[in-house]
Amino acid sequence: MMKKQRIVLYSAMAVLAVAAGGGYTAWSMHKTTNTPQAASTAPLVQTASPDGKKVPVSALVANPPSGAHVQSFTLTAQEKSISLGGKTIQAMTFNGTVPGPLLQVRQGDLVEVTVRNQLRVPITVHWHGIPVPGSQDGVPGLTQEPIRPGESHVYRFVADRAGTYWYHSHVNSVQEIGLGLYGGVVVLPKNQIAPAADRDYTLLLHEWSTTTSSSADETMGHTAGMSGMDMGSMGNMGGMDMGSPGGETHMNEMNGMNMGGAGGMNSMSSMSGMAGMPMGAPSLRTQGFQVTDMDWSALGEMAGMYDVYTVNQEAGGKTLLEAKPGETVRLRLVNAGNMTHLMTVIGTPFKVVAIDGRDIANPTPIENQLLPMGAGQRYDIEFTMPKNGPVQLVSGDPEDRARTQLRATIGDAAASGTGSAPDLPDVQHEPWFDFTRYGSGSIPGVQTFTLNQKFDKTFNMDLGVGMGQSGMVYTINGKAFPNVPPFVVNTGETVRIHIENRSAYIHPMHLHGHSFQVLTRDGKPITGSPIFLDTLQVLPGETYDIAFRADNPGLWMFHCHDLHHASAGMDVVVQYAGVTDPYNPMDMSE
Ligand SMILES: [Cu+2]
Repeated sequence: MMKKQRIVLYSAMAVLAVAAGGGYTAWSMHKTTNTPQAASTAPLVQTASPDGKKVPVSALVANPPSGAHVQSFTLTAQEKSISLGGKTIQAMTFNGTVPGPLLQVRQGDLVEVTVRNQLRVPITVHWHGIPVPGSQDGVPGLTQEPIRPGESHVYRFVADRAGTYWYHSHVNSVQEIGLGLYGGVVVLPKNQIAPAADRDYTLLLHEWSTTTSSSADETMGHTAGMSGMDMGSMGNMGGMDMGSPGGETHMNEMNGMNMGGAGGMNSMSSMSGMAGMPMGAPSLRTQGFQVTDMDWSALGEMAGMYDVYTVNQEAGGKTLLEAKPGETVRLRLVNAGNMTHLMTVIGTPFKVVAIDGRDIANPTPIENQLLPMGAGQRYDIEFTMPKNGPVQLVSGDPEDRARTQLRATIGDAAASGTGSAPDLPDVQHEPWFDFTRYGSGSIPGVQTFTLNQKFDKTFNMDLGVGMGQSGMVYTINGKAFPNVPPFVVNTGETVRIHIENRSAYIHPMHLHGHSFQVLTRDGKPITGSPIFLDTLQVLPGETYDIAFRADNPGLWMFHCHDLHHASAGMDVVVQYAGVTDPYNPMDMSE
C-alpha cells in the first residue's frame, strides 16, 4: 500500500563527521566511547567559574512571578501519514499535523508544555529564539536527557519577549525536523501600542524529500557504503533503524569501519577555505552579487534532494489566506527548513516589521525586494490589502520547484473563486532586502551596543570547511564540534564575536538563549534600525561583528542552522563559567 520511499536520514558526510569526531553530537544524543579520548582537544564544557562555584544546568529553571497566567499545551509526537503535493509521507508529527499546533501566548505568560513521545526514537523540543531558562533549551546531553519513546517531559518558561518563534526537535534534527517535528510559537505583546493587524498569519516554510531515486548522499557524491542509511519502507517506521536511539546502528557501523580516530579532526586550520573562498576574499555581496550568480552549492547544497516545498500544510502553492480590501495583514514567516528562501510579496508594498521576533525601528514600505531568509530565521511583514486583486507571497528562489510551490495567495476567498494561483511571477532577479540599512532611529526601551565601546569578552568565529579522515566537515576556528573550544563567559559580561565565513557555503548561525545585536557587516556599521537576531545568515566571504549581554546563564549552542552543517561539526557551546553539564556526556554511549 505504501510506496517504498527512500528518505535521507543524514547526509553521508554528516554521519562520517560524527563518527570521526569522537561520537558526540548535540544533534543525536549520542556520545560514543569507542574512539580515543585524546580525540577531544578541549572539554565540551569547563567545570568551574573563577570563584569556584558550580551550578548544574538542570538547576537553571523558570522563576515566574507569583500569579503569572499559565498557558498549558500538550504536544504528542506521533507518526502520521500526511499528503504533500499528491504524495504520501509517513511523517513525524506533533499532534498529528505538520507543522505542529501553533502555540500562541501572551507576553508574561508562564508556558507549560507537556511533550509526550509516542515515536520509536528519542526526541527533545528546542524553543528556537525564545530566551528560556538554561534547563529548558532542549539540547540532548547538554541541557537535558532526551525524551525516550514512551516518556513525557514538561517544559516550563516565562514568555518574556513578544515575537515570532518556533519549536523543533533537537535530536537527529536533519531527520526529525525534516520529517515534521516542528511548529510555530507566537508571543503577543503584553501592552500592544500599535493596533494589531486585522489578519495575523504564521507561515512555516519547509522542504521535503519524497523521491525514491535521489538522496543526499548520491546528490553530494558520497555514496560508498551508505546503504545503511536507506530508511527502507516508509510504511513501517520500525524498518528504518530508527528504533535504536538516534541512529545508533549507523554510528556504530561507521565507527566499526575505523573511520574515527583522533587524527583527522584536530588540525583543520590548514584546511580552512579549501572550498574556494580563501581568507580575505571579497564578499560576494561587494562584488555585486545577485542570487542568479550563485549556484545551488552555495544557496542550498541540498536542493537536489528536496522535491516538495510547503507553506504550512500546503504544497504546490495552494495556500489561500483570507483578507478583505483595506485590511492590514501581518505575515509571520518562519524558515523551518535547511535552505535559504528568497521570499517577497507582490501586489502591494510591504514593511518588514520584525526579524527573528525583534521589532525594527520605523520600518518603511518596500517593493520588489527579496527577503533572504536563512534557515531558522523569521521575518514578520505587514501590508494593507489593496482595493482590487489579491496579494501574493512568492519565492524568488533559483529553483523552479521551490518557486512554484513556496507561495500563498492573500485575498478574498469568495471573490477569488477557487483560489487557483495566478501565473508564476518572475521575481528571481529582484535585489535582496538589506537589513543593515533598513528602518531608522531606536527601539523604545531597548539598550543597544556601540561599535567603539569596550567589551568584556571578544571571540572570533571563523567558519570553514575541512576534511576529516573520512569526509568533509564544517568547522569553527578550524575545528569541528566537539573539538571546538567553548566560548566561556561570565554572567553580566558584554560579549563581542567577530564572524568570518571562509567557506563557499551559506551559514545561518543560530545562538540559543539570546538575541545578539548586529554591529557591522564587511566592516561597515549598521546604519538603519538596530538589528537583533538569533540567527544570522552569513554568506560566503562575509564578515560580521555581533554583540550580546550574557544575561541568561546556561550552556548554549551556537551553530549553523543548515542542520547538515551542524551535524558535521559547525557548532560551539557558549558556556557560562561554572555551569556544568550533569548529563555526563561520555557515559551516554549505550
Ligand atoms: Cu552552515
